[in-house]
Amino acid sequence: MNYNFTDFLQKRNEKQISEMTNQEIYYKLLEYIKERADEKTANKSKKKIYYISAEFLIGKLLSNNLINLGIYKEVREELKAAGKNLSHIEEIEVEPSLGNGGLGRLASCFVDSMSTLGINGEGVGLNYHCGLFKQVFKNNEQKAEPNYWIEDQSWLRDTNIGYEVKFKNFSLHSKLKRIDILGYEKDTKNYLNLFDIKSIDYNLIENGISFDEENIEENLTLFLYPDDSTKKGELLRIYQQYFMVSNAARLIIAEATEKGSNIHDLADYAFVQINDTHPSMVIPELIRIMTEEHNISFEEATEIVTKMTGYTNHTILAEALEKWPLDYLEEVVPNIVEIIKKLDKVIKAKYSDEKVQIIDEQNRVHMANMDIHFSSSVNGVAYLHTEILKNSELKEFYEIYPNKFNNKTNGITFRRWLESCNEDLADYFKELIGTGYLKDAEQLNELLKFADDKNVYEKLAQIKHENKIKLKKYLQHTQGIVIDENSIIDTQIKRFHEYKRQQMNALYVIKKYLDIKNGKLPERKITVLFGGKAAPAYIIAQDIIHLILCLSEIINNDPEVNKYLNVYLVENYNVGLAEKIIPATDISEQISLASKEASGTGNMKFMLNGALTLGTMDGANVEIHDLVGDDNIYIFGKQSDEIIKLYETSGYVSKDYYKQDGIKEAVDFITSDELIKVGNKERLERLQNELINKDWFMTLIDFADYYNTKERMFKDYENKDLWYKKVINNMAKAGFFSSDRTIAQYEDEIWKTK
Ligand code: RUG
Repeated sequence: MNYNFTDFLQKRNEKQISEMTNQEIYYKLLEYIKERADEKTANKSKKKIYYISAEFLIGKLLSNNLINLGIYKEVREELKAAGKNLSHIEEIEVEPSLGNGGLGRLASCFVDSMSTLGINGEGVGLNYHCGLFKQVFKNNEQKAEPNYWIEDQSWLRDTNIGYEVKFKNFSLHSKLKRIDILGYEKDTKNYLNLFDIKSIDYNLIENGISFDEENIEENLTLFLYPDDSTKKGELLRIYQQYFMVSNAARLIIAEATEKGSNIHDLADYAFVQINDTHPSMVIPELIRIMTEEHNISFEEATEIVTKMTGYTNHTILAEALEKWPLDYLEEVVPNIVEIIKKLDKVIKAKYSDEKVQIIDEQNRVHMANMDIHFSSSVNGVAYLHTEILKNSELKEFYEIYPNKFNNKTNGITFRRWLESCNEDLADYFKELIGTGYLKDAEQLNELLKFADDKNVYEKLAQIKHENKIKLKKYLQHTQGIVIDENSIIDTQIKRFHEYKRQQMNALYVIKKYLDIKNGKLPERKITVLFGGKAAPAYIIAQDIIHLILCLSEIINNDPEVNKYLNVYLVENYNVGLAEKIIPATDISEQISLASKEASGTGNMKFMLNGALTLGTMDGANVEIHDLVGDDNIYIFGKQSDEIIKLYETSGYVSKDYYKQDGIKEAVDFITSDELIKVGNKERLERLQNELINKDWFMTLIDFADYYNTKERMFKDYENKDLWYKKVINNMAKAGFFSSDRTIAQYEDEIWKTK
């Protein structure tokens, strides 16, 4: 039934919109949307997909839900007529940060696409009460504070579903909360299933984000999996992971049996996509339940589970591939250990190669290895990444199971990353090529017709300029940052990690600062924007943040320099900020060391929103390059095969590069008097020393090429026709990176629910 927001309020005898506060309107909109969502039916198919993930970085849901319901503009008009502004109401919503970055955001784009494509597939994860920490800056350093998001009224819905989860020393009862996932203009919907424990004790939080880590019965879902640099932190992660998968396994079996499964045929009813290794214990847990409670033999249970699971790898970084000490698992979930040992025995009997073992000689359980042996599909998240998995990182496995390996290049939902975050651009696309691209993103290709149209360049430049003004207003209001809308905006927003090389961008900033000081002035003012959080236990990443904040202080306050260069690190970067920064950006920094970024998804969001990529041949940049061609992307740096060889031969010596012109000057500046005056000497010295004597992610090897390519980009920017022709080429080719395409491939090649 199509009734508008005003009808909804009238029906309930609520106040008029004009009499309500923005806060009241927000909560009423929430109820209205939930009621509209109640009219939708569930997607049905015999087989259902369970996308299990420790992270779902859903972001705010108000605008997205309005867009997916097809009523965004209608509601905005109703509010406007009553003197209210929807964008002010959007600000009331608290953003749930139930993830760290790309992996969690991907999971959220995927649930959106599953619903949009009408696939019977749902997310399963945990209902953390505090998401990823809130980042605040004090004394040019990052401090972490708890990030609450659950309010009395929220998108969460209670259910009466819950299970008992048995750990070694106690049992916990779960309760399932759900969030509606509305597809774009669909009569059906799916859920995001978030399991929680029954009682959470907020008083366990002590100082900042430190908390009593021992009271698992009351802290299990208190925080998004925290610091794992200590044993207690690791144990808590194991508790969380087992709680998540044990609940997921119960839900899967309950839903399948309700539809008529006799468990022997469970694989016809369910498929589990294991998102990274965090949910890997679902394999032994399903086997355990089948053998202990359904009288199925270990061999048969293993066969069924292998058939109904697929594993997605998101990284080749060794530290992110979880290896749990067997005795930690014994301490938490001894029942699972028995199954893991049995699986390990099967593998040891077949293969002697140490690299493919589940339990290694130090008694650590390699979760990814278990996934690969006992699932039916193993996929990487971009072409290059999958090739590296096959030919290098997981070579020994690829030799055993060539048919299991496949690639699924990541994607983003255009509902959030275009329609919602850049409405003016989306409207202009509709004016140029119609609305077909909304359901078939590849139709953006039609924009190529306008690649030589100067009127289109003008309009795109105007939209970008307006987006810069909107960002300026927002940052001024929320963070006291005043950016110049006439400057070129050069952005690097992502988690802080050495492999992502924010330090290289910081060295560029230093060099530019020194250039300006020496009278070499840029043609146009440059605004360098950074955004991102560093893991609290990752010291060097914190040092990089510190360097950038110190540079900002010096540069933005120097009247000789700040006319030409500004540098800002926005505080508490999150999905909401990304939605504002991306549409205003000209240069998209995708500068990871080749081979290290599995895919990246920010790169896709930027190209769609009219920024040009400055990047290495890494992750999905490779595919962006293949699609747009050399002329429309700025590629620099060493190729992945060279880098992989350098690691194999220990052939990189940073000092050799340090001595070269330009680099030394910039690296030395890190401990200059100017910086030490505003900074922490120990941090700056440690970072400098790291760059000169270690530089594990080879910042200096690519620096000269990076500097020159960026200079070329600034020069090209001054030629509007040249620049916007490239921009159109990027937008036109962005269709490939729709998560609808990615999900359609998962469905066609792995899940096969239809
Ligand atoms: O670092 C990767 C990104 O390259 C990728 O785009 C994203 C989604 O596939 O996943 C990121 N990632 C990898 N996040 N966590 C991990 C390892 O746990």
